[in-house]
Amino acid sequence: SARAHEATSSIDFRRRLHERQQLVARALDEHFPPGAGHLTAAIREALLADGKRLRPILCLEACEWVGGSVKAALPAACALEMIHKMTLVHDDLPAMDDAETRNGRPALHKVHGEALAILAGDALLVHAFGLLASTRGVPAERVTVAIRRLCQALGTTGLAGGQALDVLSQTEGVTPEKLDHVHTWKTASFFEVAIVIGAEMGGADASQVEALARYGMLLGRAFQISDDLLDARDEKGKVEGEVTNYVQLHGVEGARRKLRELLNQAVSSIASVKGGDIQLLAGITELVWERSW
Ligand code: GRG
Repeated sequence: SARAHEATSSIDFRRRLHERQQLVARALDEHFPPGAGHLTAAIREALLADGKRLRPILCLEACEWVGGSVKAALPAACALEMIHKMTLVHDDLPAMDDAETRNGRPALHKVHGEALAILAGDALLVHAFGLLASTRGVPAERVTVAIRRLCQALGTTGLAGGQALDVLSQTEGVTPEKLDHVHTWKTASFFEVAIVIGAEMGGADASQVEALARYGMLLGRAFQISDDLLDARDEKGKVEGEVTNYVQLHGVEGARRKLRELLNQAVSSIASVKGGDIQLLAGITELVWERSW
């Protein structure tokens, strides 16, 4: 991973990530114009405020890695970010995490009320699928595959199922197996599908889709562990009341060890498959590693 480490510290890598973040932010801005009413204003706050834009970036990178153009994957990338933000808005609601803040700002329901926050999430989800279905310049079968894969990643064996397991674990308790299950469904399935959709839009063959899916799944599991490490650090290791934190079950050292292992496996899974330069995808694994410190 010396090469990957080099990748994250290079100016080119940082600049490219920043450019991609800007590209996605500008595209998102156009989908929900200012001055279009209260609901749209709430959506704009959720969508445009900030965020790393990791899922759309992964989508764009996968598309280019298999030889496609950024343009082919941009609608899909925006759709993924809309859905991601929807999950955060709903996750913060009193019935779920009951969060006061998100990324240092008041949670959306704190500003606009619960009804608007629920509806903003609903509208984001629906707009996302409309946008994905309107993709131009990609064979219709590929767009259909992308939509079907996305539905699988979000439903009962994906984000919704993972969130349900997470919520239920708060009262029923958690085992290491159950926690891995939560991480896989709640977080990793979304990373996986972001990459798979990008690959589909770029015209990937089956072996490329399979390798990238594996990379995405491993990266997503690693990302959730890095998120748990950050939470544990912010709570000074206690993670009060949060039974579904990896650090609580495995300790800081155990979490770091697993994180490193997953990231190495992620890079290995694409290393021997034909595609573009793996520097970028390897660099992204190092960003996940660095954020946990
Ligand atoms: C989509 C049908 C459907 C249901 C959604 C609410 C819900 C069900 C799921 C919530 C799942 C959830 C909150 C997962 C957390 C994932 C996670 C690590 C989020 C943080 O992601 P970052 O750091 O966020 O990429 P930024 O702020 O950078 O965009």
